[in-house]
Amino acid sequence: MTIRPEQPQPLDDPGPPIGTAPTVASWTTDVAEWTLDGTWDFRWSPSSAQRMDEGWGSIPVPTSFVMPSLDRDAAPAGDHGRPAYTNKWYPFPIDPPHPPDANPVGEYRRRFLLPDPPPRAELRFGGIEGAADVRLNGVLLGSTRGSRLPMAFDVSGLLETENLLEVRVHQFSAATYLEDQDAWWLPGIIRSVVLRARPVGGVRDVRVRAEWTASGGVLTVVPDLEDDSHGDATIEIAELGATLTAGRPTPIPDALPWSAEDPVLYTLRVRTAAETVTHRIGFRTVGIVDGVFQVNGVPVSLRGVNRHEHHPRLGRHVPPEVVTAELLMMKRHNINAVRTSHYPPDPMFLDLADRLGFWVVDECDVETHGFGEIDWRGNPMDDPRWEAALRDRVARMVERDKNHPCVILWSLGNEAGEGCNVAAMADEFRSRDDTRPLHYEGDQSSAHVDVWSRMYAHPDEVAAIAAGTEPALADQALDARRRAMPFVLCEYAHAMGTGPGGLTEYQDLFDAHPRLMGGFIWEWLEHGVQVDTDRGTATRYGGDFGEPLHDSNDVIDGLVSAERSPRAQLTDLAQVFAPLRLTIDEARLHVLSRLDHTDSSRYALRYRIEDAAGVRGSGSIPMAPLPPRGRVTLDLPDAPPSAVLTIEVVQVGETAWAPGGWVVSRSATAVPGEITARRRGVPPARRLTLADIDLDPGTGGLRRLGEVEMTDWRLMLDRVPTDNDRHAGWDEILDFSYAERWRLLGLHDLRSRLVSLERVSIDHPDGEIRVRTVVGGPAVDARVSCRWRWRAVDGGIRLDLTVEPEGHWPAWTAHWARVGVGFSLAGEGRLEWCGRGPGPSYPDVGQAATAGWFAGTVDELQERTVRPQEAGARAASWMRVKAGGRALEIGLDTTSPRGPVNDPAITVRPWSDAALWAAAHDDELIPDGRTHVVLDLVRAGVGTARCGPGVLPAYRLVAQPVRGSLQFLTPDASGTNGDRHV
Ligand code: IPT
Repeated sequence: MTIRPEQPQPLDDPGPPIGTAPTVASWTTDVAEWTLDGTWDFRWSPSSAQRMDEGWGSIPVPTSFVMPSLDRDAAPAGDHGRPAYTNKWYPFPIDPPHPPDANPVGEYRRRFLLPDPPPRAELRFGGIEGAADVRLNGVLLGSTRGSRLPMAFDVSGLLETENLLEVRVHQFSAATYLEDQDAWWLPGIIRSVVLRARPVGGVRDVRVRAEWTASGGVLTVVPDLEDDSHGDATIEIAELGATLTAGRPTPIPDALPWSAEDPVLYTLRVRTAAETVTHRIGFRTVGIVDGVFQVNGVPVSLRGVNRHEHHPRLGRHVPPEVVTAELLMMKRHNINAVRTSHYPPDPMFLDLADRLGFWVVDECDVETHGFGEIDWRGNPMDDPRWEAALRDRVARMVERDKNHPCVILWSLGNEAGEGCNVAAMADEFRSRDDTRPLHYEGDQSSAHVDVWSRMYAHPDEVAAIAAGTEPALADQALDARRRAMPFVLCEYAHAMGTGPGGLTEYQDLFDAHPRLMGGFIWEWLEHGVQVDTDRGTATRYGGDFGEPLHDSNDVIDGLVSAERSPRAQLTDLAQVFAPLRLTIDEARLHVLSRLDHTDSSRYALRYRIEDAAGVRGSGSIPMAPLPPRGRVTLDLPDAPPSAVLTIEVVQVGETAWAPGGWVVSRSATAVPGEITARRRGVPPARRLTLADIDLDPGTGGLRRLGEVEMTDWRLMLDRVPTDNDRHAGWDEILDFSYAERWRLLGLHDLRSRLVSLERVSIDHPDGEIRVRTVVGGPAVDARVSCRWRWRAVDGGIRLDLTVEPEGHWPAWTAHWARVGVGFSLAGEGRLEWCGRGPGPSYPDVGQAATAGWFAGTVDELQERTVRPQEAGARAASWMRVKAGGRALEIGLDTTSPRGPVNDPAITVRPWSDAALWAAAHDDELIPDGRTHVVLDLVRAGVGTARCGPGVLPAYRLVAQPVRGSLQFLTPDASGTNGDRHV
C-alpha cells in the first residue's frame, strides 16, 4: 500500500515522483480493465501563477496539448500553447533544479462511471510529458515525473460509482533538466490511461528469464502475487506442454530460439485463483564473447535506426495503427534493429517488435545535453541530488520492459555527460537485470558500460576501431577493458534532407569486421508538424510557431516524413541493408548473406534482361540456401552488351510484413556504352544540322535548337544547398560549409563573358561553331574558361564542352557542386531517361537506383523536402525531355575526370532555381508553367556533414578541368514505347 502524499511534489524537487506504485511488467490479464482514453475536459494557462480560465474546453487523450491541429477542440480561449523546438538548448535559464515562472499548465478533468467499482485497483499512466499532480475524487494520489516512463497509483478504496479524475500537467519542473532530448517540447498526457482492478491474490508482477542454451531453452518464472507471496500460481506454456515451479530454472528442450530473423514466441500463462495473466515470451541469450556481440551463441550485426515517437498532428502520441505501419515499413526496408531514442517507447512498440522481430536497444528517458553548452557545469549526471531520480528512471524502464525478448541492450540515456550518477545508474541496471549488456555513448572511458559506442565517427576511424588500432586511453586498465568490447555506432549517417552519403562505406566495414556490431541511422522519422492552410496541409519546423529560441529544421532529419511516407534515403537504405548483398563483376554474381541466424531459403534470385526496346528475357537464378553469413559466386545469365541485366532478391512466400515476391534488393550491370543502344523510341524523323542551332550573338548561349526554344542557357557550378551542404563536416580543418565556400566564390551568381563566337565552314559537313566564354563570380578572380564546340555528327548535333579553372582558386575553397548546363523550356514537362533509377542519385547516394530505362512527369520526379533544397537528380546518359508539345533528346557523356564524381545526370523542376533558393517551406514552391532543366557532366556527393563527416574524399568535386559532350539527337516530338514509369 503506497502512502498518499498531503501536498503535490514541489516543481523544483529533483527527486523521483511521489505517491506512485512500483512499476511492473505489462501483459494481458483477465481481470477488469477500463480505458480512460478519449475526450477529456481541458483548460490551459501560460503559467502556474496566472489564474486558469473559468471555462473548460475539451481535448483528446492521449495527445500533446500544444499541437496546432487540436485547435478545434481546444480550451474556450482557443489557446493551449504551441510546439517549440530546440535541439540541445533548454528553453529557459539553466538554473537547476528550478523551472522558470513562465511555466504553462494544462488542466485535464475526466468523469467516469463504474457501475460496480472494484475495492482494489490501480490507475496507470503510460506517459505524461511534464510534471503532473493527480487527484481522484478529490484525493491527491501523487505527482508524476519521468515523461516517457510508466506511472501507477494505487487507488484502492477510492473508487465510487461516479468518479472524477483530475490531472494538472506543468510543462516544466526539475525533471525537465533530465529530458533535454532533440525534439519538440510537447507536454500533455501522451500515452494511454488505464484503470485496472487488483484482486487479492492476483498477479502483481512476473519476472521471466527465457534463456537459449546449447541444450535448448531454459525458463525461469518468478511471479509476484498481490498477497506478497510467490507461491500458489500455476505457470505453464501450453504449446510446449511445460508446467513450471515458481523460481526454478526448467529446461524446455522443445522450445525454438527467438531472433529478429525468426521471432518465435510462446504464450506463458500465470494463473492464481483470482487472476490469469498471459505473456508472450521468446528464448534468447545475449552475450559478448571475445569482444564480439552475440545472441544465441552467434555474432549479430545490427542494421538499425533511431526511432523517436512523433506524430504530425498528435505530437508525442503515436496511435497503434501508425506504430504497426511503421514497423512493417521498417521490415520491408531490411531494418533489423531499433534504438528507442531517447526514451522507452510506448509499450505497444515492444510487443510488436517481439512479434515482427527487431533487435531493440531500450534507452532510458535521460538527456541533459543543454549542460554541454555550458561545459557541463551543474550537470545533474554529476550531482548526487539527482541520483534517486535517475535510479528511479532505470528501475521503471527495466521493470516495465524486462520480459521482452526484443530488448537486447539497455541504454542508460543519451548525451547526459559523465559523473557519479553514471555509476549509480549502471549499478541500478545490473542489480535489476543481468541478462543484457549496458550501453551509454556518454561513457567514452567505457568504465561503466559493456559495449563501446560512438556517434557519427568517420569511416576511417571505424576502420581503425574494427582493426583494434584505435588510440589508447590514458588509463591502461580501462583501455584494456575497452579493447575487449564490441563497438556500435549508436548514431551515424544523419538522414537530413538530401543524403546521407556514405552508407555503403559504413556497411562494408560492418560486413567485414566482427568487432563492429553495426549501428543505427539518425533517424527514422522527421518530426514535421502539420498545419492546415488555405491550400491544404503543410509541414512546419522549429521557429514556425514564434519560438524565440529554436533550431530551425534540425528536427527534420529522417528516413520517412512525419506522415511516414518513405524518403528516397529509405529506399537506398533498404538496398544497403539487404539481407543478401549482391556484387556483379564481369560475368559473375557474388552473393553474401548478412543473415546471422537463418539460412537464405526465405529469398530467391530473379533476373531480367532489358534493352532500349524493352524486356528481352527473365528467369530465376538457382542458388542453394546459404548458411548464416555464407557466400557464393554464381554465373550470370548471358546478356548482350546493348542490354542491362538486373538481378533481384525476392522474398519467397508471404511474411507478416510483405507478400511473396517482394523485391528485397536489386543489382544491375551498367548502362550500355553506345548512345544508340540507350535511346528508346522511334528514330528521329529528321536529322539536326548546324542550321538548327540558334545562338545568342551577345552571350553565345543556345536560344533554339530546331523547333525547341529555350531560355537561361548557362553554366552552373553550384546547387541550392542541401541541409548537409550548409555545414562543415566534422573532419574539415576549416569550419566553412560547402555552401559558404560556393558563396564566397560567387558560384550562386556566376557572370559570363563571351570571348569569341566563330562559325567555321558551317555549310560543310565538317563545319563547326566555336564559342568561348569566361565565367566567374563577382568580386573574386576565380574563373572558368569554357569552350563550347558545336558539330554535326552522325545521329545529330554534338556539343563538346570543356571547362577549365583559371585565375586564383584557393585550394581550401576550390570545391564545386557540379559542372552542369542549365536552361528552361516552355510548358510543363515529362522525362524519359536511360541511366539509373527510378529514384534519384548523387555520387554517394542512390544505392537503390540501378540501370535501366525510366520515365515520369516532372511533377512525379520531384523529391520533396520539408525545407527546399537540391534534390531529385537522375543519373542519366540518354534522355528525352518533353515540354510544351516539343521534345529534346540528349545523350550525355563525360570524358574527364574519371572517378565517382563523373556521374552524368539530369534534374528537371517545375520551378526555377531562384524559387528553390527563396523558399523556406515546401508549400511555398509553386510550378511556374515551365520545365527547368540542368544537365550535369560531373557533380559532388552530398555526404552527411550536418552531423558527422563531410563528403568523403572520393566524392568531392575539386576544381579541375572537366570535359564532356551533349549530343542532341532530335528536336521532334517523338513517340516512345514501353518505358518503365516511376
Ligand atoms: C546527436 C543526438 O544524440 C541526437 O539526439 C540528435 O540530436 C543528433 O545529434 C542530431 O540530429 S548528438 C550530437 C553531438 C551529434
